[in-house]
Amino acid sequence: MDYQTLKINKHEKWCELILHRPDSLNAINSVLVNELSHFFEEIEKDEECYLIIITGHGKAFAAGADIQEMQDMSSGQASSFSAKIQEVFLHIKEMPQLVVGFINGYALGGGMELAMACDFRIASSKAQFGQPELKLGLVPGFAATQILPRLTNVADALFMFSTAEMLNAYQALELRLVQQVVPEAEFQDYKIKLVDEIGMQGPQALRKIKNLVHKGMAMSFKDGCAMESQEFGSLFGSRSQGEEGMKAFLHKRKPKW
Ligand code: CO8
Repeated sequence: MDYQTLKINKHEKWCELILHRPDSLNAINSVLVNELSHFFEEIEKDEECYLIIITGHGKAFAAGADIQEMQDMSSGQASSFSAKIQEVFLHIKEMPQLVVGFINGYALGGGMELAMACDFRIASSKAQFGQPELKLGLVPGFAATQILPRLTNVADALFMFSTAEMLNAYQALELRLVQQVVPEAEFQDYKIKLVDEIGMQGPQALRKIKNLVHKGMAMSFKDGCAMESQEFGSLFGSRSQGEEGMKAFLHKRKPKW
């Protein structure tokens, strides 16, 4: 498929997806959502790919939903658009690959919601975060009311929504909205470092860890622990990746996954 709003840099075992609508700071419109959905459906079939990085073109990650497109929606259309995007964004948690948001600039409204849908986030020192929907007389529609209080806490989420204030990257780090802030000049190098670091881990274990954590969050503690024991055991046995990883350690060599 020829994407109009996404640029895809496909590498052998990882992939970078760049949101690319230069005229609107990568605002999220229906074309972009359909393309994202198509991209996710295709890439999740790729058994070699262990990591997907999502970032934005230019000075924005994404400046929110496309206000131009949204203004003509009826109430019913707005609700279905919201539901469709929630489905696409929330699908990220079910994908076998780790999905990391590299937040290069503005991540506002729906843009911040896409960032929050990723498994974790790395921010450039230039990144800015905000949920300015209330300024437009709206509430968030791409799951921020549910994700933000879970990532931070209820009071911080309500403060962010009701003031519509933008946070810089370091303030976002303080709230644990992002896991690292990297000086802008080192942002690209950090990406490669992270790709290499994650690429050294056991590939089967990497796929399992994402599933264990996300699935476990929706289970009782006890059931989550039982699932962990099950998956732990599945990596043992002759010719398993666990066996290879442990042997490699004991023989002081690199594992051959
Ligand atoms: N939608 C459409 N166009 C946009 C958007 C957007 N969200 N953001 C920026 N643009 C356009 C601008 O209109 C401008 O276009 P033009 O050059 O044709 O005038 C171009 O991008 C560049 O923007 P600016 O000139 O404004 O750039 P600045 O550097 O001066 O400002 C800002 C950057 C601060 C990011 C500013 O553009 C801004 O405030 N943008 C809007 C941010 C916003 O309010 N986002 C939230 C949108 S609502 C939302 O996301 C709710 C999601 C739930 C939807 C539910 C489903 C129906």
